[in-house]
Amino acid sequence: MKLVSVTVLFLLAPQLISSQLLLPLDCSEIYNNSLSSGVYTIYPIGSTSAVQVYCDMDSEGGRWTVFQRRMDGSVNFYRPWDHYKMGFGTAAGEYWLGLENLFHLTLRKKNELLVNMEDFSGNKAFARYTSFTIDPESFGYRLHVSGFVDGGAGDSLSNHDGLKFSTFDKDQDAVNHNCAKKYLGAFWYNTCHQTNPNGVYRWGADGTMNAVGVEWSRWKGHDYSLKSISMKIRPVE
Ligand SMILES: [Ca+2]
Repeated sequence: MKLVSVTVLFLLAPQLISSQLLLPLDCSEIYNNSLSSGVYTIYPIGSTSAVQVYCDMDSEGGRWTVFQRRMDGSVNFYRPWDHYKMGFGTAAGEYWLGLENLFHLTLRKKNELLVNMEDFSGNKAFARYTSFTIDPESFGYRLHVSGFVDGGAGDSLSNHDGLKFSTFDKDQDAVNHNCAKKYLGAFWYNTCHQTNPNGVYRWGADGTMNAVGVEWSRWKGHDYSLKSISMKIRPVE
């Protein structure tokens, strides 16, 4: 009898492994010391929710799931609500993971946030937040971010804490005009922004149109569009 039950367990084991252990929720479940940064598949909303993401396995200890990345201006980020809800772009380049995926990731685990950025002179800086979560769509994907840690970039995000997400076709900001239309992006706009990571990619200093670029104002001001910026989350113990 004992032999039979052991055999049954042995036969079931591969199915148990494939349905649970091999479907990583996020990049932290993929991470081990032999893996490098790159594109991996995660399952934020269960076994039928496969999505490709860029995993940052290097910055500040690695294990980061990147949900926003700008690097070369190849993808148009001026997009409607449905695109920001479901995600767009390519994980090997510029992309937005999607608010629905992001909501589920922050629902399942407590996460911290890292924002890495670089200017066109090769200078780098980051900002880190010890707590990051967003509410469901029925609450406008409201942002909750706190615990700023300075990596040289300054704090341009705490001002956006408690705000709903806005796109040009869904104005949920805190002012009577439309921030997404005025600043050509999509974000947790307040009245309107101190950072505009989904703004217009415009290759450095440019004051032609005020504050429409890919900006982190506490580092480079409102008239400097960054070379790269990426926003990423990782579970905290
Ligand atoms: Ca408004």
